[in-house]
Amino acid sequence: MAVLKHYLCAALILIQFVPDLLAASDSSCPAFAGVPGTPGHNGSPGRDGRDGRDGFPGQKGEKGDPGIGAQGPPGKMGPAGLIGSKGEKGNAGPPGGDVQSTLTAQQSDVKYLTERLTVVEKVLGFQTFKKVGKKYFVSDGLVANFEKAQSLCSDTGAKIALPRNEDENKVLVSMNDTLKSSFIYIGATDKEKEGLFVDIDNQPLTFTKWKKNEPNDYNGNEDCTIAEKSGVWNDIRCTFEANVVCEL
Ligand code: MFB
Ligand code: CA
Ligand code: CA
Repeated sequence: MAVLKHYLCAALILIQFVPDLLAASDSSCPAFAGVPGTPGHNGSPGRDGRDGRDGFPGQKGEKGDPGIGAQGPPGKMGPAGLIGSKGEKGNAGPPGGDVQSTLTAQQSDVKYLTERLTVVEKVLGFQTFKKVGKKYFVSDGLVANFEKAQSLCSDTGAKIALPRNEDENKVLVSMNDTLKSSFIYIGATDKEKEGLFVDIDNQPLTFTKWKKNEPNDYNGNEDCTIAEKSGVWNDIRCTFEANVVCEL
């Protein structure tokens, strides 16, 4: 029944087109509509359409990953931190007085040792020496008058020998055994004031060992002093030539 209905509908459709079909065909034979052909292939794509008007903005995209920028300059110094909590109590320091006195003592020790080292270095610059207490008697075996003897000693940073006690005197005169002369000049003169013998710093003598009846300023011309092998002293003219011995 349905098929029949289909064909009836189709026929009604065809009938409405018949006048057009007749007008369109020039032949006299009525042409009967053929069976519709198979659909044609799609045509070639049409020309691109014109761009449309801007569309409505799209939805906002997701936030991108953070960028990696070049390291920026260091920031400004931050505010000062809070004051830390109080530290543990330190150990007790050494008693102040002891530390200072120890330091002072050590400093003077260093000074003393430095001075002694300087002396020893000078002593080693002479041909011969003898030590008595802290004093060194040194000599290069020269013989000269008093003025020359005094300058030979001062030029080497020493002084002309002058015994200040019995021990020093004994050691000094023992050097006469190995030196050319039998007499050694010592640093005692009364040039400034006759009869007042002083050392080369013009200080009065604290130790003397004058030979009997000496000093006698023999011929009114004896203002220098020599020590003999026996250890006794005699005033002598300053042009006399005797062993040069210095002390450090
Ligand atoms: C004197 C002495 C003087 C001279 C002289 C040759 O003693 O005092 O210094 O040595 O002798 C007598
Ligand atoms: Ca004199
Ligand atoms: Ca004399």
